Amino acid sequence: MTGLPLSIDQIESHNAARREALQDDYDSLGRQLSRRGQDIETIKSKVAAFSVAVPSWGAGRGGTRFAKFPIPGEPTNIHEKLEDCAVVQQLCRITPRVSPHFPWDRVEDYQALKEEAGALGLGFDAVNSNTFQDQPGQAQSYRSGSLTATDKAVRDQAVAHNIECIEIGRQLGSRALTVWIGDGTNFPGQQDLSASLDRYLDSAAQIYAALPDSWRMLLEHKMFEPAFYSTVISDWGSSILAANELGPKAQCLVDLGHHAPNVNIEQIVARLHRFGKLGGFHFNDSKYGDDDLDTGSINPHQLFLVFNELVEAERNPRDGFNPAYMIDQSHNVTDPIESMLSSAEAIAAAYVKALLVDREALHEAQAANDVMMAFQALRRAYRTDVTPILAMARAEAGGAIDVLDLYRDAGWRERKTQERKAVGLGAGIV
Ligand code: PSV
Ligand code: MN
Ligand code: MN
Repeated sequence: MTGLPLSIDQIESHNAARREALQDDYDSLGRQLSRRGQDIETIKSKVAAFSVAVPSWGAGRGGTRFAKFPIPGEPTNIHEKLEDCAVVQQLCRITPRVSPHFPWDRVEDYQALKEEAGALGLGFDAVNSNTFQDQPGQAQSYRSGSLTATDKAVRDQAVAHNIECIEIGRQLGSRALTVWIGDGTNFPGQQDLSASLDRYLDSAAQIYAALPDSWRMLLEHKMFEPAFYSTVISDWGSSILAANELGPKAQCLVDLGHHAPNVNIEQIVARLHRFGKLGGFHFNDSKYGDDDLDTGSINPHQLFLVFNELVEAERNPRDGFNPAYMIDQSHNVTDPIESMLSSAEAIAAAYVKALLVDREALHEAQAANDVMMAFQALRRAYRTDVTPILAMARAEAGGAIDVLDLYRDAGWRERKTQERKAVGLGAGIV
């Protein structure tokens, strides 16, 4: 393909200089795994089939409510964001799809946008609607809620926006709509907690009715922010109850940053799967709240435990288990491309480690109530350094053995600094 952003020759010569060392590490890991009764080639083929979508909004620098500090050469529109996502995909080979957000990514011609992405080696994943901000020229304000607003005209506008997102997604080749609303209250007594959920269910049902047959509606819960007293879809309980009421095409999306501190997210994953409602993920990491930090940077063990449940789910699929994996991060202090590369690798590593769990040993220990051996089955897998499998799978798919090294050598951001319009200081956060 000629439309790819980085030079294929450069990737090849980068890999050539590292191939022998990688082969050595890969063979050594292969011998180690074979002593444990595991075949490295089988594991590698699973990595080759694995993918996670990147968020269009993650390609730009994020910020906090205090400030955003742009970097030279950052993308300012969906076309430039796609280019940057294509760099990520070209290097790591496991991020072939972009999850767009509307109206942030609005263009005139979506067919043309789909072709543009295709030429860059990308497709589109779930479309995300946005009724948590007001847009210039919008008839109704979301200041008092969107899908749950007391004013019907506001609800109608929010429903219409979601239906428009489905239509855009159809043109882009997406098959899912992710709905997160910030609706809720900041004061006790501000709203009737039951009636606002009724209004949510009524609005969501109208959106659901507009879903094409092959589509899913992913309901994303979040405990708080921007509503600090009560949020309408605050937790997985509200989410699964709503999804059940809506119907089989409605499923729950778990954003790792959207729970109370210390909540057992892997157990939530297992519960949602048990009832056929595990629809997808927004991967990120957090220490305090919805921090949107890079996946695996704070609690990689939790990520591994989530993937451990996902591998169990893969082995015991229910109702066409097919979760949509997406990254949702805010890159406030790093080059967003580097963060997405590093996060995609952390996600794939957690998946591989979960694949390495000796399931027979684990299940036997569980049946015998042998606590320590059950834990050790997980521990053995978790402490394995799986980087040679990831690098080999990447290199065989045409990606780079060391993604960050090559990205820096390629001088992409420096080049874009010359070509792209500078982002003004103090620009609003994403
Ligand atoms: C809300 O915190 C959220 O996680 C939702 O997924 C939004 O679409 C995204 O962040 C955008 O910032
Ligand atoms: Mn999210
Ligand atoms: Mn969030």
